[in-house]
Amino acid sequence: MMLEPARQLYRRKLQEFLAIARRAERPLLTMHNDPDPDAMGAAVGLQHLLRQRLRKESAIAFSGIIGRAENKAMVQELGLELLQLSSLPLAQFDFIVLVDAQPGAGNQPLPPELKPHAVVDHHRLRPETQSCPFWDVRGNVGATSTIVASYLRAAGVRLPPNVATALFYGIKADTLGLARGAGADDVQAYIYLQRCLDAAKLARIEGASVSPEYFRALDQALHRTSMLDGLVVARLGEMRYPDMAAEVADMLRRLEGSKVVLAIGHYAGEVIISLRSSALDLALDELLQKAIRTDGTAGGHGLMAAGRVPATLAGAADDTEREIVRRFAALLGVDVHRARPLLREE
Ligand SMILES: [Mn+2]
Repeated sequence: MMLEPARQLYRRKLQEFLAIARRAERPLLTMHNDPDPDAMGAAVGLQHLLRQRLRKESAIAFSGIIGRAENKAMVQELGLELLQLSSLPLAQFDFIVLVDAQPGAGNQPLPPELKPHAVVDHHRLRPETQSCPFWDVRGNVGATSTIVASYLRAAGVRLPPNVATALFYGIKADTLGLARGAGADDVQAYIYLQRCLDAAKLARIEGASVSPEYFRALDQALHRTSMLDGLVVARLGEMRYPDMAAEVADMLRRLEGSKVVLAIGHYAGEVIISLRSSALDLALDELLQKAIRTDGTAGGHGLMAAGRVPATLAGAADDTEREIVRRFAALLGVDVHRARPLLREE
């Protein structure tokens, strides 16, 4: 019987991954800084794969913080054991896997001289990745969790509800419920995982409660949002956690007439930029790289991108935010000085 090409590819990559991982004694799974549900889902899925197929226990470690209420709830509800990378002696691990990020990217947590042994990701393929012993980078897939779920499916391992829920929520969050950048593989994985997940836990994760400060921060963000010619800019100022920018950008995507959303704020000495678009003809990651130049780091893909620069780049953090907004707007040919505020002050 002929296998469909996508399945065959997953099967081949799975065998390749297992062949390399088989030699490992101490595997470490890591993901991009300030990990999101897709990164955590992919790491948990690979941890399960290593345990079930190779009887190997692995650690999962990250840098940064888990700030968003849903992401904290995911860790708690699913009992994820995540370690701080800085607390680990990296030299003791002989097999390092990087998921949902790639070596050379600004948001990856490993020291530059340390190349991971394996990379699984769905962002634009970076040249550094191609010299890793194993890599599976698929820009046409909506979530890294989709790739990992497809390995698990090809491996025929049983999925406990917590692992299935982590992978499912990873895909759901990254693709906005299959509505953004999702393809046939994402749909297949979604259906496959749906049968095994814990619906009550998923509901508690997605409905995680937030503090009054969250709404205050949101109020401030909306009062500092302006729009012109389809470009929506939200200036968040000091943020309570770094992925607040992504959260606000996701929310503003739905604003009528918006083509590109830029949410920008600062956290721990860095200005953090998050971009969203529904226009398929814009390569947001490339645009952001042009705006950031060599002053910081950027990554992502066509419909979503993120970057960071030192907060002191143009003086105070506020000046740096303004400078990045100015550069980005100039690339789109938008004169930000003519932008109108979203809300009127009373
Ligand atoms: Mn992802």
